[in-house]
Amino acid sequence: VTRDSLLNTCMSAKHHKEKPGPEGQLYGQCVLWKDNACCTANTSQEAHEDQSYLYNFNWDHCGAMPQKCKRHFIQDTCLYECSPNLGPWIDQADNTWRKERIRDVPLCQEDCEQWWEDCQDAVTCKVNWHKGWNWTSGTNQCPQGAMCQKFKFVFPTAAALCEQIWSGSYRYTSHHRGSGRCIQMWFDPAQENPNVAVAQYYARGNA
Ligand code: FOL
Repeated sequence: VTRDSLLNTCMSAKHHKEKPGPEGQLYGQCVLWKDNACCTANTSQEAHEDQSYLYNFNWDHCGAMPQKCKRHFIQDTCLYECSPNLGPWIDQADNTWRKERIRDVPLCQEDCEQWWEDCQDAVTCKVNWHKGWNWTSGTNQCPQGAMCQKFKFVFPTAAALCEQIWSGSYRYTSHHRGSGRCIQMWFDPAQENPNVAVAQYYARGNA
């Protein structure tokens, strides 16, 4: 049986709408979700800003993040904030800033691999970007003793990046884009959202 409560739903988190619905004008890379979204137009715009008001998060904490890498973080923000198809992976969160989180969302292999590849020239000081920053300046700075290093030293594999950066939001899979078995961070705006069918598949209780 399909558990319908897992479908077409928004997590209870910092900026998510209570329920998904159409948004006439989503911004930039978030436009993919305009027919049915958990984000507002304003959130979609902020998703493209450095140090946006969403989390005051600074991508450039170890120097400027290359644009080809940053676009993956923008896309991750769009998926996280806008997707109404993450219901099967919503879990309770232990954060002050949100009630619910996503855990083990099966990301398509190509989306994870491309993210990792495009970020090989980027630099960071932390594996888990959710916790342990120095926020005294109002934005995240590297904590005492955390060294800035190229992504490949911090995340030795694509799986390490996708699974560890947001404390287990994603699971690395060997499922391919278009298989209906994995969530796509990117899809063709001319096509229907392929993640609808993926959520349906997993809501039926398929591992
Ligand atoms: N993308 C995905 N895929 N999953 C996510 O969970 C996710 N979360 C964010 C952005 N994109 C995401 C939100 N990012 C803090 C740091 C990062 C952040 C939100 C908040 C922060 O305030 N960290 C504090 C600890 C706060 C707490 O847990 O109570 C810190 O110690 O640095």
